[in-house]
Amino acid sequence: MQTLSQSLKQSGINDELAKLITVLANTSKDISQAVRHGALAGVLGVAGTENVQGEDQKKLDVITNDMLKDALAAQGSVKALASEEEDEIVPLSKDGQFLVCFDPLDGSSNIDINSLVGTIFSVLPAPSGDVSEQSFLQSGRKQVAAGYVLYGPSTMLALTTGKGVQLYTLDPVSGDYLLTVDGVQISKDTGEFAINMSNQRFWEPGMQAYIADLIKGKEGPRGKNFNMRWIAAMVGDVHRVLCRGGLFTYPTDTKDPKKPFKLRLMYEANPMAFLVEQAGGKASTGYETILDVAPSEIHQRVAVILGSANEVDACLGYHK
Ligand code: AFP
Repeated sequence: MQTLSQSLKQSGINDELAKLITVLANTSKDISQAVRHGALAGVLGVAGTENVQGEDQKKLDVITNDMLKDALAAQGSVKALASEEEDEIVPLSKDGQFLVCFDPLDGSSNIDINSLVGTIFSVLPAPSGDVSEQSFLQSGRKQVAAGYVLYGPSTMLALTTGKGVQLYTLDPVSGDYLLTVDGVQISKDTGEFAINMSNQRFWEPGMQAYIADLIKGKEGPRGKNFNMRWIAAMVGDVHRVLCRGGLFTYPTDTKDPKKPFKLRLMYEANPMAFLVEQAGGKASTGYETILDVAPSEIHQRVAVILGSANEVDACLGYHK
């Protein structure tokens, strides 16, 4: 089985990008260790601080954020980073050719219950000259790489550099990421959807009607039964979609008028949309292809409907 470095070399991508991906992958191995130690390392529970989202930061959120910051600062090719856990962008290497956006520990509300969490990253080209938040406001189409690491029963890295999607599994013996799926293809149709049903009364009528028809099953207009999953960690739900198809959505809702959307564009929706499209799926806000959204600020949130292409189309049909 090919190692990550062999696979990157064979892919023909730019050397500097390969080195950056390798640093991200190596840091994820340290994060995997920290996550696995859990309560034993005194890393569970809240850190007593709040992030820019106004969310309590779990100790591991802060620890993993610092691990990634330190590794990228040392790497030398990253001009600046944007993180879910950082209010502002963090300038790093003045001549760096990349910008990196990341959610260091997605699904952090799952930490204390020993459920799935992950790291999501997105790599953009760095414009020349001084770096500012404006430098990051590029559409998802400009991404040169994106991926996630899922800290599950096995630690898995999903990666795209625009040449399809590869899945790597961390070999606990050698410590290498080994290529276990080369060229993920998401099934065009599915019988499985993922949504947080507790928000049903707050959705737009189109989403209410779409989900209601799924639940009607064989006797309803879809003429087949559907299964439901909800991991409360986007990395886990998207990984399932990559592996066996499905529709994942966090739609707009009126639960908190000040926060009509939940998922963050730059370091959740865009990297996942890049992976999903590269694997033959679709990713939409309900009204616009996610990768075409023109960002207005680094912590911007959007609605997300992604997964099996024909099922995303079916859902969008209710949003006309
Ligand atoms: P946390 O990182 O705060 O746990 O949020 C995870 C997340 O951003 C995304 O990964 C999940 O799909 C979604 O939120 C879960 O949201 P609900 O808790 O409202 O179900």
